[in-house]
Amino acid sequence: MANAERQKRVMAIHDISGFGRCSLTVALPIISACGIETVCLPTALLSTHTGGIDGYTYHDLTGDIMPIFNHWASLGLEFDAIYSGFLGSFEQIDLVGKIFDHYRPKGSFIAVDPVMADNGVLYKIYSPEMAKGMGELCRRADLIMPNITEACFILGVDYQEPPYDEKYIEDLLKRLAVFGAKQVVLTGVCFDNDHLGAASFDADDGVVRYAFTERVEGYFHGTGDVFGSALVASVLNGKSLADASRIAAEYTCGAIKRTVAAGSDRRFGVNFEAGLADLAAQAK
Ligand code: PXL
Repeated sequence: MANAERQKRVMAIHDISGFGRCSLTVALPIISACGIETVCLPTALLSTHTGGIDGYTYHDLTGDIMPIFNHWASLGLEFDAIYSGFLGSFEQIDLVGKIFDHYRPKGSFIAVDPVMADNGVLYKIYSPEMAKGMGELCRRADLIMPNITEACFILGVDYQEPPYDEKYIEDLLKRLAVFGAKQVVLTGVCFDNDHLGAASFDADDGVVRYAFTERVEGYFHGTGDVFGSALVASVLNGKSLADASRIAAEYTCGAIKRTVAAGSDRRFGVNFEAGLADLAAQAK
């Protein structure tokens, strides 16, 4: 088969929360729908995510990471990209770093979503020590996609409540780029009450670009993972960082709007499924 027709392959390193539409239950369908083979390395198995649902089960899969990786390596599997998100333990940061070190020299694109915090606070299972480790993982990435809270933890600066101004956002982006990754997409950017979106910075041209959509009031669980998965798929399909950010922002906004229209419980994730066909057409 001609090389141009070769299907791309991504390794997705996230937890699997059975219910609640986030991490692998979002990354797998979204990236696959965009035509990319998605290989799953689960970091933990939970009954639901940890955001506002009590009584969830939690099974840490740290001990399985290297055996799974070694098996894949023994099969000679290669990956166009590695996309990491929610990690299950402090030790996993080091293990995921080892996976990056193995595949980066082979040309794999490394995308890190430093999933650990939102609205100024760390998620329940994360410690400040783990937040520091996530920052170290970001240093080794080609693309990172923190929200503003995560950006503040990585940079060690105080979190500020929205709205923001361009100077604040552009300063965060440029400081994150100096920190390591050449491409940075910051989510949760808002300059007023009516719009919400992402700001992207590519060190290759040094320009900051914005992708805003209509703001829907309230907090919607899993939207960072919906956005990140659509972003990674679009970039791998050859879109520029700015176009990929716009496609991902519009797709996420559509999922939020469908969820609001249906009156669903916002802790149960957003209806990203109904937008998959459109996303696949856009992210081609
Ligand atoms: O969407 C981020 C996320 C992923 N995985 C788990 C989570 C969260 C956020 O709360 O709890 C298990």
